[in-house]
Amino acid sequence: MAELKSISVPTTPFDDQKPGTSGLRKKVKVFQQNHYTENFVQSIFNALGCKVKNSVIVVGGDGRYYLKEAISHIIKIAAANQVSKLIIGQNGIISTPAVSSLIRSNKTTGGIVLTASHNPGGINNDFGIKYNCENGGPAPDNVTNEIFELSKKIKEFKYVPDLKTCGLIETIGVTTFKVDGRDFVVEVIDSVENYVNLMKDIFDFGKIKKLVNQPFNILIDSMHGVTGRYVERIFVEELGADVNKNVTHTETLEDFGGEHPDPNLTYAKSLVDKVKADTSYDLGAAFDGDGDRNMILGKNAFFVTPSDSLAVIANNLECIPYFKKNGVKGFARSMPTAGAVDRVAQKLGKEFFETPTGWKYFGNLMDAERLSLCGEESFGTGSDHIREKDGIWAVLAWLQIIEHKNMSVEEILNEHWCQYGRNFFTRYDYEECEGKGANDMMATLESMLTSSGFVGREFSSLGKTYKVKVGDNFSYVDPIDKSVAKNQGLRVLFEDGSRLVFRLSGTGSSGATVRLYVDSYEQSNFKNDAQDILKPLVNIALEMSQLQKFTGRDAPTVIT
Ligand code: VG1
Ligand code: CO
Repeated sequence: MAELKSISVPTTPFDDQKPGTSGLRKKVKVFQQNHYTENFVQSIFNALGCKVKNSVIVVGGDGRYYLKEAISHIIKIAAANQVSKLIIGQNGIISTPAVSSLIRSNKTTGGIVLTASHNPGGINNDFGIKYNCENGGPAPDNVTNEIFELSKKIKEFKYVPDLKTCGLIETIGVTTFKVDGRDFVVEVIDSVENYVNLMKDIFDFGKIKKLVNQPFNILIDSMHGVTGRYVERIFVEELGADVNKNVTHTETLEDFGGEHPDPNLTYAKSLVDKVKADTSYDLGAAFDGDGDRNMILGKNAFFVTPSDSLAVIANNLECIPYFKKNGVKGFARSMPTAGAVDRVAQKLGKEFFETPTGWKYFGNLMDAERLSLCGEESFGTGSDHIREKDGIWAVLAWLQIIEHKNMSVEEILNEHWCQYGRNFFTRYDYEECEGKGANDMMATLESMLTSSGFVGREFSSLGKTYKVKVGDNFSYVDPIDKSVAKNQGLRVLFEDGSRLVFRLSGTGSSGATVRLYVDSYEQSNFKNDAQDILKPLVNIALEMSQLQKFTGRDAPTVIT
């Protein structure tokens, strides 16, 4: 075996490599700049310090454009940094939840996830790089801050230029290289096997299979993202679904077919239309590009909000074998998520946590065995089986619950609302605004919210009046390591329990995206349309923030 030598390549820093809510996300063309990807990957290894030597790292991504080039750089940089082994999905493909699972079951040092998640792909769109720690979860703020600091000072990266990566990750198998006198191993694995086994451990596949063949008619939409191969293996091969009728868009495409691989009513419209048009469908579901998000629809495209989905699953965990075996610890949701799960936690006597936006904030609570189930309004649901949200897991959880209760999706929701009341929720996104306007809006709003006299003020619209109880900028103290996350969103809490939340997105790749979250609760009046119920609060939010004046936008780009 030819002996390979590492070299040190001089480089100059970029000043924009700050990871956001979940990793570094930029346009592909930004990552393609000379040394841009290399600098960031080396900065990850630099931040790991002495843990890199002899480390084992999982590498995988959602199949988007630039994945293979990025992996080629990662292999050459890892080899030069004395990593002992990389575990890479075949063709570089592994869903985000499956990376988390692989890190945990192989007890690796960590993982590098190559995805911009729900952002569009292709040469003119987005790419992303994220580091996950040994617990399988996205690196916490202290680690990503360190990566950013190091990226601003980087002077060189290590590289093995002669290591041939061409064709290396296309076939399953193990290749060993000699680099600087040490062994460096690249193990290429089946992208789905570990994950399928995990799901079989968690759920009763026998019962779900019976349901799917009843026939309970499902339509699972992979939106041309990474989940295609997982869906075919799990829903078609294992659970007996019909490949022509029950699954769609399962071919992973570099540009996701030119669409946003984002499972919501706007971007998964083709699923909504199909489930509406064909009333034989009992459940529709879609996933995002990297497979960690999910959307659940019932018959006639009856929409389940992610906040309700979380609450329903929380209320029915006993029919899922994993929870029967391991017990149910606490529940959590991100701050902007509507509070439906809070009431379930209260009734069941479970501990409950409200965390900032981003899955990384759930990890410590799970590691400390205080959290079993959590979710975000942004179509994320998951449990402590891994440390990422998990789209396929959420659909399997729903199918297990439907089989157990022998009720339709809509019946389950109606029963839930009868018991707990209903949270109405909507999110308005104003994507790619000009940065200055968005920042000025947030600054002006924050000074208003925190000024004396704001509490107690009344706001009215369409005949409804709301009185302010609290106005603040959300900050969070991690109950486990006491780390503090500040500036996590401006909140206005009204006396009747309704809420407005304003945040700037941390996942966009250009400009600023303003998110407005509106949430209110009705004890009994739950048959109404969410957008009607929330209209007065939306008006108040727009007026209070002077959003149109600051951003120049008179309508959101997406409503969820
Ligand atoms: C968004 C969502 C957040 C989610 C994050 C990553 O972040 O609001 O809830 O955790 O995306 O999801 P932001 O900062 O843009 O609001 V995924 O599926 O992109 O990794
Ligand atoms: Co995602």
